[in-house]
Amino acid sequence: MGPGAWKLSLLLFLTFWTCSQALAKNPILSRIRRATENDGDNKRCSYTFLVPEQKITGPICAARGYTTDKDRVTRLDVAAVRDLLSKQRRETETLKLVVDVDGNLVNEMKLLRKESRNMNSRVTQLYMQLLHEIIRKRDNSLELAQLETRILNATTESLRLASRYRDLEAKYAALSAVVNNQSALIGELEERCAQVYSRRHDHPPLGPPLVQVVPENIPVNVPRFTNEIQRDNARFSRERGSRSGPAPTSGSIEKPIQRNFSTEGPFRDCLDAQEAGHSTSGMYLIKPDEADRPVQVWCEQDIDNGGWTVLQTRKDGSVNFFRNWENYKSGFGNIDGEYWLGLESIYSLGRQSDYKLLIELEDWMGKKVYAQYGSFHLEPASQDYRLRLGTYQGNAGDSLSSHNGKQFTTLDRDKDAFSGNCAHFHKGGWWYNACGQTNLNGVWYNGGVYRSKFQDGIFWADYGGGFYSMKSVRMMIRPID
Ligand SMILES: [Ca+2]
Repeated sequence: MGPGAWKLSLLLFLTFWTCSQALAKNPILSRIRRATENDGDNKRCSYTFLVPEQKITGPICAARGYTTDKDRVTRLDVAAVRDLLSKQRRETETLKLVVDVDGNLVNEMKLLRKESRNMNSRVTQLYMQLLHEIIRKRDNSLELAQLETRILNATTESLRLASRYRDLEAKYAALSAVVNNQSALIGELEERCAQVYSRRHDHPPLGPPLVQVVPENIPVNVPRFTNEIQRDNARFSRERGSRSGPAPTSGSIEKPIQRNFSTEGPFRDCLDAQEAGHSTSGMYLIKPDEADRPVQVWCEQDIDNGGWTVLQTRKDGSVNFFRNWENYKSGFGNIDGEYWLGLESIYSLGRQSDYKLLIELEDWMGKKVYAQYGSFHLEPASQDYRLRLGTYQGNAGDSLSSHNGKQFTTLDRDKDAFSGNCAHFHKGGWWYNACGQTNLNGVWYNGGVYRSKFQDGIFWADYGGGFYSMKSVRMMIRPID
């Protein structure tokens, strides 16, 4: 194939490729199109290639039926085509650049989509967190509501209590007023009593000076305070009448119990019984030498070699000791319980021999102490059974020596050194001074420490002071060895 044929083929190809693209712009093709206008609105290109045998320098496009020189392809046309080609190449390059840019955009789009997915995930996560937070806050709200309800209930309760407190305060005020009125009334009555008493007597009924309390001797761990006498004593009071007044009982020893009772005798005293072979503690019949009649006593044969004749016993409050002269003279109580032997019998005993006195004291902790006096006897009834004591020894303290030489005083026979009647204040007969450091015939208080206007318990000042009532006491005598 020669150069002319190459050129023609190239022209054909380019013309065909650009036919539909650049038909309107290209002036050459416009001319070619003119050759096809007869085809009407189909706008199809239809070309006829004439290949001359002579040498030609360029492609020849001849419309069907036209072969004029002016329609022949010239070098200018080739140049134009080349120009067009280069332009197409540039456009191609431009398109490639655009494509590259589009590729970048696609990548960016992919990145954006990925970010979008991440954002969606993050939003979902945040949404879940928010939901959780909402639920938690709702729970908190429930708890808060419950708390508020509880606070409301507590407030209501406190208001109710405050209301009750106010009511109680009002009642307390009313009761206080009543108590104050009663106190005033009592004070008025006391004043009237004092006036009446002062008209009848030269001296006002002032109480005796209180015995000095000895705190260091009060037994520790005192079970409880009390101002009540034991129940048994209350029963006794019901049976025998008020304990505050002298009981009109007979002076004889009451109802001997046939237990530990010796039918032998009578003996001179308990040492005599012991020496007769009776080494058991119990009830015995004795008759002092000058006594008119025998009496029952409790003989203590188990302590300190035995032979002790018990004159007095307190241990349970079962016997009332707030009695008159005749009772104290002849004796009262139960031999195996609480009793008072009787001033006359004690006097008779003391006349027949030289005796020593042992006083045994037991506190409410179960501790026992004693006070012993080297000699003991009473003067006769004409001397009101004046007390005569020897030297003290023991561990209870000497509270009785201040009563030595004193006459016996009862509610109805005042022989003490005090302006009033000590038996009235101390509630029992005793060898009172004014009034003294001890009274073992006072009220049996349960528990030890007691509250009372006067010291009317069974007290021994040197052991426990004036307001400690001993649990049990015994007074007993034995011939001096
Ligand atoms: Ca007096």
